[in-house]
Amino acid sequence: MGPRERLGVIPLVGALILCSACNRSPAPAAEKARAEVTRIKSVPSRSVTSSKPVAPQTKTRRTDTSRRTAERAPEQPDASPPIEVAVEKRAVTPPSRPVSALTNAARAVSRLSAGGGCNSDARALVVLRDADAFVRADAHSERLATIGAGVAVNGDGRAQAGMGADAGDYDGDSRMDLVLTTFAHDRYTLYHNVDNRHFEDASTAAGITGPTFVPMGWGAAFLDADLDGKLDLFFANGHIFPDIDKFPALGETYRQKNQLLLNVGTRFRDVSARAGAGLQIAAVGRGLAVGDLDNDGDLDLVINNIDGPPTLLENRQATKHHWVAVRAVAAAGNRFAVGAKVTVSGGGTRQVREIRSGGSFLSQNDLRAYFGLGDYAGLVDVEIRLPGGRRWEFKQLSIDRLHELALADSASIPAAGIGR
Ligand SMILES: [Ca+2]
Ligand SMILES: [Ca+2]
Ligand SMILES: [Ca+2]
Ligand SMILES: [Ca+2]
Repeated sequence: MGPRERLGVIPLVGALILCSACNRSPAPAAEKARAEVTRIKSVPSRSVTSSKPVAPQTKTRRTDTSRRTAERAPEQPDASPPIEVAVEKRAVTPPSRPVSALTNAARAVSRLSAGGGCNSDARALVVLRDADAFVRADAHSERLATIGAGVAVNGDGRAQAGMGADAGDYDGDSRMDLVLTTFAHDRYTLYHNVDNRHFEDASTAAGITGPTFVPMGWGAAFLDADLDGKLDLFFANGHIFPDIDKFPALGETYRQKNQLLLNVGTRFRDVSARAGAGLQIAAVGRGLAVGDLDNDGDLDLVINNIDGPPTLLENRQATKHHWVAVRAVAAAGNRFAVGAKVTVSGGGTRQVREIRSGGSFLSQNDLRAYFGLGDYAGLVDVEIRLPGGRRWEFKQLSIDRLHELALADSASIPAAGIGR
């Protein structure tokens, strides 16, 4: 019996399996996983090619049970076939007094820099473009999120706690959307990027309100877990109060399971219960790092837990989907191309990733950009654009491998005018 059958993995999803230190994992499984990782680590030299260019926000806990019921009711567990629901397009009315997003972002970045990075005043920072930032702040700092962009509060007009944030283009329009994890009994929020200046709360339309209402979320990540070309969502969960277990009527627990929500079009589906034994572990999650730890083309995860060892989840892909990965390398200066926007085109589709330093709480994601290609088995074109506008093009690259792409000054294509 193979691992897929043993773990009851659904074919659609790469199983997320606990493979290292965890007090709830059978030791043989952990040893086997470590052995696999070790074995696969010897492989990358054959599959890598080098190409030349052608603490949460404290807020008043809601005790209105009728409100809880009302918010939870529309999003019961969904076992039905994929439902195509268009993302709600609400008009965003600019404030009468324009708020400078860049000014607020610059101040946020300045505060982070002065404090040595993420600290108690700012829990998460996601770089969107050259100078833009999405910062979730706790109650001890002034509001840093931008009201004019529509991300200061959720679609109900309520400020939320925010411990985790990530940016990714979940709907394939090349504009970076945002996701935010929040306190218990408050849904996580998905902000759909309308026009690169304004965002709308698409949480309910996209199906994440129900699955995320009860948990308390920290780590947040957009990743293509099943390599189908659509970004999925992963959340690392865990409560902040150890004594919460003494109050079962609240329905909240200190140790909580993490969650995987698959992108099935314009909507996400919580597949956590069917995505392998690794998703059945209850712990007190905080940090979340995403990366291809065994260099086999799919993204694995590491969760940093409080009151327990970290959890390492190996993605065991059962989809046979194709993929391509890019490591951008500059000769000097910004050697890891942090801030670069990487675009992969092939088979009539176009996908965008950004290379960022930092990520979820005290965590650093893989600096390589990974793209799932689904059933497409042809060649792909890659464009890398650095902050400031310089860009590089690499044509007709092969798939199912990692490409190390050198960003030589002599081969760069100058920016055309201001902007990107
Ligand atoms: Ca988008
Ligand atoms: Ca996917
Ligand atoms: Ca992997
Ligand atoms: Ca794998």
